[in-house]
Amino acid sequence: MNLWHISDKNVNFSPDKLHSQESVYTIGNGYFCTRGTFEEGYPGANPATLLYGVFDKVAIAGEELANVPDWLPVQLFVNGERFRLDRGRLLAYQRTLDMEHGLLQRTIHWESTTGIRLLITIERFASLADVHVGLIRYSVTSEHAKHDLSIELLASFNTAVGNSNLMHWETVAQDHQDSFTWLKSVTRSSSVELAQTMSFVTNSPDFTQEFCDSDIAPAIRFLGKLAPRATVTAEKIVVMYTSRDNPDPLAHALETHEKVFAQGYGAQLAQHQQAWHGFWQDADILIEGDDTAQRAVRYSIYQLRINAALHDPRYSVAAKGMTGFGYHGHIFHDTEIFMFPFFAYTLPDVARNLLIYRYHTLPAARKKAQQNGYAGAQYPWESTLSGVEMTPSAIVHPENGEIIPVLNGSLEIHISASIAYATWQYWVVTGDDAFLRDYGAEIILSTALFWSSRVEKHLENQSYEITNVIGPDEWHEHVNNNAFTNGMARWNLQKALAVLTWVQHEAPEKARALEQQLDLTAQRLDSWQDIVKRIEVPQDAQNGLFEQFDGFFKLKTLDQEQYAGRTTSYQGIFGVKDIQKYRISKQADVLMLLTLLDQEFDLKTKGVNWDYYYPITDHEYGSSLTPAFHVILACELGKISEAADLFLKGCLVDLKNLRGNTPEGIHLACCGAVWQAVIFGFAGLRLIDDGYTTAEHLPATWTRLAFSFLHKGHREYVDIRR
Ligand code: IFM
Repeated sequence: MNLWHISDKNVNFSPDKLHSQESVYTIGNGYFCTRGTFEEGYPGANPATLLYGVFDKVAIAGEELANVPDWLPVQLFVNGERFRLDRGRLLAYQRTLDMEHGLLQRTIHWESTTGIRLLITIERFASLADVHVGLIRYSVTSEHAKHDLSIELLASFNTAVGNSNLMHWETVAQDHQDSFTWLKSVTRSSSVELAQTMSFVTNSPDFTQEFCDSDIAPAIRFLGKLAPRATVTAEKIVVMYTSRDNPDPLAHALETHEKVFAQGYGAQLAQHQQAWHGFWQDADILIEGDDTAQRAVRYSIYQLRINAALHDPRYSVAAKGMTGFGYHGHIFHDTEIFMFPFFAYTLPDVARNLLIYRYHTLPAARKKAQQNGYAGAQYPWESTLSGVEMTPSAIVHPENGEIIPVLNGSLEIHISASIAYATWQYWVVTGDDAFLRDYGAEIILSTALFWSSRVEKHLENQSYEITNVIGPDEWHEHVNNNAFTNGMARWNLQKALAVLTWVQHEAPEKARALEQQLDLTAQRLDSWQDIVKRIEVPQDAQNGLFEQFDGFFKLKTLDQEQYAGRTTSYQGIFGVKDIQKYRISKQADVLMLLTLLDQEFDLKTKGVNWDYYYPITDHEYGSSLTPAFHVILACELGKISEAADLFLKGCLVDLKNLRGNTPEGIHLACCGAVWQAVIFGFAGLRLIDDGYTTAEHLPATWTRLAFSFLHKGHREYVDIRR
């Protein structure tokens, strides 16, 4: 089995399987992603191509990535009969995602209802060399020994696609010129213009070409005869530009298309493969002794890569990237806490852009703080282009259908510290002083300012509290002194003081400007020191056990044994209100604090908290982003078999649709957590002043773990063998 391949040989077309595999077989290049639907179509399919940062308005959720007219369709008719997988007879089938080369391929042996046998091979890719280009090569071989077959191949755009039930695009114009047909569309509310151009050629001179103009499905058609045992191959090339790229996207698309067309499919394929080769040379992780892990880790890296633009700081990586409609393309702490390390250590320019995006949305974060009566910058829980809060006020519970109010936009405030945390990490990993001076310092100081105004001072015991929040464990709302939130707020303030000292030393003028802009008076800085010293982070002074929030220890014990074999989360079982009565966590909360602020806690403290919280966390059906993340702490504590078990849960979240929601898109935070589990967990990588250390914690079957990473511009190589 090729360890670069994800493949299936069985076609299971239950809607759930169909849609989860559409997510799994997504191709992309950071500018766009296209779900793994079939060129020939299938009833109930969810075709989607989402473009980085191309949004349109939607009720309740504010705005969402707008599914563009589908560029995939290629319909095949043999003797007038249409090929589709739900028709005729499937004799053999193989679909493969070749992650090494960024290719999606299918080989299909098909028999039509009239008994004609065909071998159909289809390859598609989203060019990594020119991110505006998508390509399909489509071959049909006749297995009919006696007669010529009459073949029709129809390549089109399909505008009749939406985000579930909502159509975002309106056709503005459509025409063809020279070898190209083109379609111009505009989003209904945000007025983004999109130009898509298409060429379609065959290698059979006897086939005749015809352009079919249409506002709904403009197409290029080939008609011809296929001799017994002969093959016809057709190549579809599509170019996409929007008004976010260029003021005249159509002219630009046509110009690009001419160049690409002149070079041809083969040349495009070669450049694309070279680009993937370059990426994998730096980003691959080699695992020997565990094929499932090897493939899943590559899959996670593949997903992280295809969902992040190399050169566009106007948007970030959404919770589901561009792989599905889940969470509407909104950005959460998933990016900064879970995915970010992969980018910082592997593609630092992307990491920088992710932070520049947060820098550009500082004005909206300041406004949010101000509207809530606070100083500084309060980042939104869900963010899109402008950085305005995009969390919907209510949703339908995905598991039990309850309509539930969503309070996270106002209460899940720890995200501001998460963004500061990623900013600091970026600096530690890359040593990019100019970034810290010009952008990062302002993010860290502005979020610190928010915390200093958000805490409440208690005069009687001279302490500070943060009340009425939701911590990372989102099953408990309106809690006071969530250990994670308070611990990270303290960290944010500490680092702000350190960063200011650094800027004062390195760039005094910039420091003066920041002091003035943010009103960083001596008195204010003293108050920050005071908060750092006195903020409540509930912890037993004797044994080091944190209390997740005030009163958590007094909640009811949940007898988990009673729910063995469940197929839904505890929140799904108890409902949003009642789950709050129980001492159970949706996801890493205290344990996330101990992992992120690794160096602040000793092993004993980590062990005590692990023993308490690990058994009361819903690793099966809570959030997908933490099982793999828990691996880091498990490894540090020498709990390798638990680590291996958690790791597998993370690895298979989407490949096996473990939580039933892969149809809505790939869990990108989980992909990031899988990467972190390997690097910080099993390899134990930690940066130290001017170098790094590793601590080997390989799972039982692993015989080798090798990877490289960038630290302050130097490439370092780690090769652990057993
Ligand atoms: O950000 C996460 C959160 O931590 C858990 N619920 C899903 C969100 C989006 O992935």
